[in-house]
Amino acid sequence: MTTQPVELTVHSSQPYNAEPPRSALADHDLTPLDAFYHRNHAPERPRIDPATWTLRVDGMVERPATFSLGALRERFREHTEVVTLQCAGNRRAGLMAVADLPGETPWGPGATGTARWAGVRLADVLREVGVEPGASDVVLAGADLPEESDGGPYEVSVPLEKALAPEVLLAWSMDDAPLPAAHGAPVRVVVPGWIGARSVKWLERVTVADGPSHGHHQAVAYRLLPADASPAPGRGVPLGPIAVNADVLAPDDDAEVAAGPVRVSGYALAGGERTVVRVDVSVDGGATWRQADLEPQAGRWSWRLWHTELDLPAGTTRVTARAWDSAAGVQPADPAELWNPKGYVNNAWAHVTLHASARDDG
Ligand SMILES: Nc1nc2c(c(=O)[nH]1)N[C@H]1C(S)=C(S)[C@@H](COP(=O)(O)O)O[C@H]1N2
Ligand SMILES: [Mo]
Repeated sequence: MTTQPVELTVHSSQPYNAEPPRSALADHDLTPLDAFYHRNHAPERPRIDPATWTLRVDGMVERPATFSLGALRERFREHTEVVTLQCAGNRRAGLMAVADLPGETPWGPGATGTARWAGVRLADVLREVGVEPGASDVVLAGADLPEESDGGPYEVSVPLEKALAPEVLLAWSMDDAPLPAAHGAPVRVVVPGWIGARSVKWLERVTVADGPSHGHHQAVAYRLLPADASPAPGRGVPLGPIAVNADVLAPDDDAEVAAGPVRVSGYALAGGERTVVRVDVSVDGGATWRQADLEPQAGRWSWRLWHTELDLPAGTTRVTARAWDSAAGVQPADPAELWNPKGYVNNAWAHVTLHASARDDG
């Protein structure tokens, strides 16, 4: 079998923001590396020499410390997790169809992907330095300098409770190979179940604090605002755990298929601690549903692939999918209900339109 190189849709080159077509994500537990989306905020990717790179761990800790890559490897045990990353802006194009979002990247379905990440537990590093009483958040800073950050680095935070969870990694490996520079080498954070923005690439500093980061990407961006509000520091709710979401990945939107049995497949992802329990598929706009078959999950923190076979009549059919999570959360029908001024968390029902031609049986 030959594999075609994947052509990414490049939304911008500086910062580099690019996503694969949905078909490149279909039916892979682990997203092929060349189909993994790129989401950046700084115009330049930082250049880091792994030989001289260090991680500073400070703030409300008993023994502030600096670790080289070698020291991290020696001092702590390596752990591996299969984790799906998903940008909070994934599927924003669906919100832009409701009302424009000037200046925001019009992400389609591809700002998500799954990889096997290996590295050390952030919890192990925090235990080594000793968290002081009264600490509530862990600030994570990269080496890149987004313009919005006022000369500072890309910086966000996660609550201490999540930072201490065993699934949160400081990862140096992606799919059993060294972490690529584009995905944050030498070391990035991976925060399973949380929006991609918290998984800081090119990590340089971990600061234990008694409140969240004041960085732009924590205090202003990646917050959910009511439709009539405008972004300002501290306004709205900081996005953390991902909301249940799903998409159809194959066939592609607007694909031509032969009438008759057609295999339709996609993914579903439950955020936070939740799991995907059911995926429904409809060919009548949600009036009636059937249940798709769920594949086993590649890992506790990865998406769940699903598939079903539809018997398509000749003509155009709009296929709709929606997922349910273990808290009985279900995707809302309409992106108009979700529209928000920064265009985050479009988890409305997924659709593709298929054009079936009558079979030529000769
Ligand atoms: N240092 C740094 N980390 C970052 C970002 C960034 O711009 N700088 N972008 C974040 C966002 S919004 C997402 S969705 C993911 C994207 O990771 P990827 O480019 O490896 O797919 O990285 C996150 N970590
Ligand atoms: Mo993101």
